[in-house]
Amino acid sequence: MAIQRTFSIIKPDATKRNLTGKIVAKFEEAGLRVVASKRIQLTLAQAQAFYGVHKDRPFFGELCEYMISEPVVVQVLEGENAIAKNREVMGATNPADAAEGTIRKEFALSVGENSVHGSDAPETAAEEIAFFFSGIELVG
Ligand code: RTP
Ligand code: MG
Repeated sequence: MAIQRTFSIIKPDATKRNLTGKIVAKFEEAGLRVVASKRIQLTLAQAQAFYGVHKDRPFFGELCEYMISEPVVVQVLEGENAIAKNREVMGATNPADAAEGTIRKEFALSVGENSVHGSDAPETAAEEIAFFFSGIELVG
């Protein structure tokens, strides 16, 4: 498997509780390198655009309001098999189902306030990286 890049968000429940460093440590321990990083406050329009794939789901409104409730940290993670590796480190969407040692098991509050986002495929990773970062911000 070649070196891959994936897109990550440290979500509002985690930034609010000052867990950014602990979450980044989990990525780094798993062999993922942070090649871009910034702390931003999403606008409602940006949150709705980012989660557009979920626009018809019942939780869409709540999800977007949550994503703008506090700053987030958006990052690009690089490493061998980075997309799958990141999702493994994150754990299942619902922390009740997440494996021991995963970020969501340790830190998530609920299925909605689940501390992290990670891209789910190479196409979405490329789209999500381009949504938040320009080429000169990616430093491998
Ligand atoms: P993500 O996209 O954030 O990495 O998470 P995921 O793939 O594990 O989950 P996904 O199905 O893509 O859902 C996106 C985010 O929506 C919120 N959610 N709330 N209340 C609910 O039932 C519910 N289901 C999903 C979560 O914040 C989830 O991460
Ligand atoms: Mg998803």
